[in-house]
Amino acid sequence: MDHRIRRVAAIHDLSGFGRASLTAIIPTLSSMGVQVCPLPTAILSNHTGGFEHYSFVDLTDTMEDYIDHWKRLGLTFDCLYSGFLGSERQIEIVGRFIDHFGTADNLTVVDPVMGDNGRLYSTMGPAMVGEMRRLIGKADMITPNFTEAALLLGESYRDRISDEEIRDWLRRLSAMGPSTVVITSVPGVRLPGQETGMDTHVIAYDRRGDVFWKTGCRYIPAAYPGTGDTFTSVVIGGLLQGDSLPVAIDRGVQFISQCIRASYGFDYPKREGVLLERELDILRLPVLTGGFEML
Ligand code: PXL
Repeated sequence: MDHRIRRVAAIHDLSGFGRASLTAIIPTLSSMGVQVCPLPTAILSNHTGGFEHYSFVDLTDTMEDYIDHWKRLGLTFDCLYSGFLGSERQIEIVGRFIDHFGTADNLTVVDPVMGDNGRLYSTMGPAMVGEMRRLIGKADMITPNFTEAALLLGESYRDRISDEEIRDWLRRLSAMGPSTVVITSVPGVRLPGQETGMDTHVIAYDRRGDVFWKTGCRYIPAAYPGTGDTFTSVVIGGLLQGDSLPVAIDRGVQFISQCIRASYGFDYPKREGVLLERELDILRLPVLTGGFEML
């Protein structure tokens, strides 16, 4: 009998408060039956989305020794998954990590965490954008949000985009390396008089089949930090269970929508993130899809 549990190397920061990065990724993937091995990039008292103050310890200098021990242990991973990086210098280290631990069979996912809502996060400088462009060249799949996709492409941020333009963005991002590109928080086209009730979409491109997938959810006027990390974790958990790409992104969108709906009715600061702990059990249910279409 095979005792093997799927294993992910998770290269992200540990933020002590606010349900982002590792504190969202570990419970999400664990609930989907996946082992998470964290390679921390930085330690923060709390994430930077919506909090003015935070302590920040950059772990760049510890990472290489940490990785050397993993090499000595002969560890292998079904997925390499990087996200928030603490310094530009870490890109070189993460690149070498992917060169060593990446294989033809495992999945390398780079979530180019840099900003949201048209702005860079406060720990990120413009140099990070250039470095991140290099790192995505090593990925099989990337999951930028709409802001990060624009930054990677050198496009200006906008609050609407046509189907034709977003297809062009996806193709251009894929030409930078990854065969699969998933862009989240893509604004839907606003119809006159529909300033609210607008849909937001996740749009994916699979270069091998030259196919685009679109799945959406109803717009809720609330942004909770950390939902991008949870979304990508659900997609990875789905793919490692054998989901197709559209089923995996649909699973991610449904889960995030459910988390937001379960949280929105409560009056607490959005910066604390969605009430993930209330919803994790859903991840063990068989997936019921139906929300995706070809674009
Ligand atoms: O969820 C992305 C993220 C990760 N890590 C840190 C952050 C953020 C978003 O604000 O601040 C430290």
